[in-house]
Amino acid sequence: MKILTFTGKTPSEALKKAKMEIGDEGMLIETREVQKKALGRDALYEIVIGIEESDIPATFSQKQKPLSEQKSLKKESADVLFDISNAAKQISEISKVVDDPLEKYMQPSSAKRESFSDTKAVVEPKELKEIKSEINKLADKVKIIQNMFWDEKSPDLESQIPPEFAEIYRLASQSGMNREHLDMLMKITLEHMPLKMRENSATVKRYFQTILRKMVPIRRETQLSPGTKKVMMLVGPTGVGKTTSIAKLAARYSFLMEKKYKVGLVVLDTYRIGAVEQLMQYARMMKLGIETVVDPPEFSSALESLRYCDYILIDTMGSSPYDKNKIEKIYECLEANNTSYQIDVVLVMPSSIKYEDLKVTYENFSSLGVDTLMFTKLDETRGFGNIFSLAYETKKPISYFSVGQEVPEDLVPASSDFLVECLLHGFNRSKV
Ligand SMILES: Nc1nc2c(ncn2[C@@H]2O[C@H](COP(=O)(O)OP(=O)(O)O)[C@@H](O)[C@H]2O)c(=O)[nH]1
Ligand SMILES: [Mg+2]
Repeated sequence: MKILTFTGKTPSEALKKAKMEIGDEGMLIETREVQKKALGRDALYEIVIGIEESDIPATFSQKQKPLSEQKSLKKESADVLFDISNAAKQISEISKVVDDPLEKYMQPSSAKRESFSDTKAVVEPKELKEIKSEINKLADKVKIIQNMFWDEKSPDLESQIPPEFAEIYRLASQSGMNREHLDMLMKITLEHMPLKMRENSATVKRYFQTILRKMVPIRRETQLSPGTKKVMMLVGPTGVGKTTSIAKLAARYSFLMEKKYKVGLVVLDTYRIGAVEQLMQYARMMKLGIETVVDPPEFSSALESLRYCDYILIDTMGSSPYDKNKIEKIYECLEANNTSYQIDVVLVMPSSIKYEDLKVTYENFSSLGVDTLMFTKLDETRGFGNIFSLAYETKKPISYFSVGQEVPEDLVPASSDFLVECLLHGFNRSKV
């Protein structure tokens, strides 16, 4: 195979030249910007074409420098836009090249070495080395191109995404992240990422992870300062894991942290459905004080009777996301609070539902004045982009993740590292 280069003010001008000179048989290997556009100076692009010698038209007489003198095909700039459609057409050809029989010349067995010298090969070993490195790069490119087929449609941004970004783009778009958020993130990454870091997909990924981490709001768990209290109320749809999470938090604050705190529980059974037994059992097991509130006016006295506690955790019952009346009852309790305690409202939602549904749930509960978000059932979820998107959109920090049914261990204080890891690589229990 011959490696030929063509230049032009734009990649397509260079490609046109190549087509005029050698027709359609060549295979586009690389597009690179060799000179940036500046005042009074055009940009200069160089494309590298691979072509079988037999396919080169007789009329073609480009003076090619010997391969050894050609610049290596290192990616020097990722400003270069990769021609996806062209590249796509050439996948099969690229794969053929990857299986190129040249490979046998690289580590010749003794028999092969004979035939190598017998044929009086015109290709020098140094050139072979370069060709092999090109072939490896092509193999890498096949991977990159494969990553690009995440979506049949090709919105504007996608056609501008350099190949090194393809892997993270695919991972993030498969995570269930809101499309606008993804495009915004990619734009920020593309605009701000130092050129030096764009050399390969690993550094691009690291940079993207950093941006993601910075953008997700997190409420870090802190030790209570002496003399202060924390009152947390968990609200959210039925069955999302509020009661289980209250039990985990109660155990965490009373036994698992460096400092052991006094914890009290309140359960709002304003719907008189009597489903308080579950929490009562946990309270008995952990020997915690527990108060039940049926009517909103009882709320303050329940809090007062637990004033010896450092943490007061309030469980709420029922309240399906569409049941405004039940949310209204919780609201009445919060309104009826005439203690000096500020109540942190934690909206608990399952990570297994899609972003749009999380948003509807959030909107339904937002009248309660949500302070932080808690996501449950991470162990039953594949994508985590929905979590990212909700926190990003609402600007409400995430406080905890619930990663299983086990009390108390399946609870993780929120951290951006953990969420970004889940988002890009899935949930992994060993990393909890
Ligand atoms: N797999 C999994 N199940 C959970 C998780 N959190 C809670 N559950 C289960 O979800 C069900 C409902 O939990 P519960 O705390 O009663 O929900 P509530 O109605 O919001 O109080 C129970 O079977 C829990 O064991 C979690 O993080 N992962
Ligand atoms: Mg419950």
